[in-house]
Amino acid sequence: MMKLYGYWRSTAAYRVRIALNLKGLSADHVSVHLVKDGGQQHAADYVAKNPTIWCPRWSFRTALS
Ligand SMILES: N[C@@H](CCC(=O)N[C@@H](CS)C(=O)NCC(=O)O)C(=O)O
Repeated sequence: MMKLYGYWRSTAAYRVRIALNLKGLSADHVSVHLVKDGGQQHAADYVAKNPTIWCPRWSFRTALS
């Protein structure tokens, strides 16, 4: 299953959600809170998946999700 790691206030994540809607695609949405706990984008498990530390992250390979 495709996963979109995003934050509700992220305009970058908004753009991906708009593109998904336009294409008629769906994804599991995983919240990465950019403020809570000093920013969950800095958490080790997220950095391992996305070393850029940016949000959103798009995943379609379950082995890496
Ligand atoms: N070039 C990136 C930029 C994404 C971006 O700016 N993400 C922001 C949220 S909208 C972010 O992750 N900020 C985390 C931070 O500043 O630590 C993209 O378009 O995906």
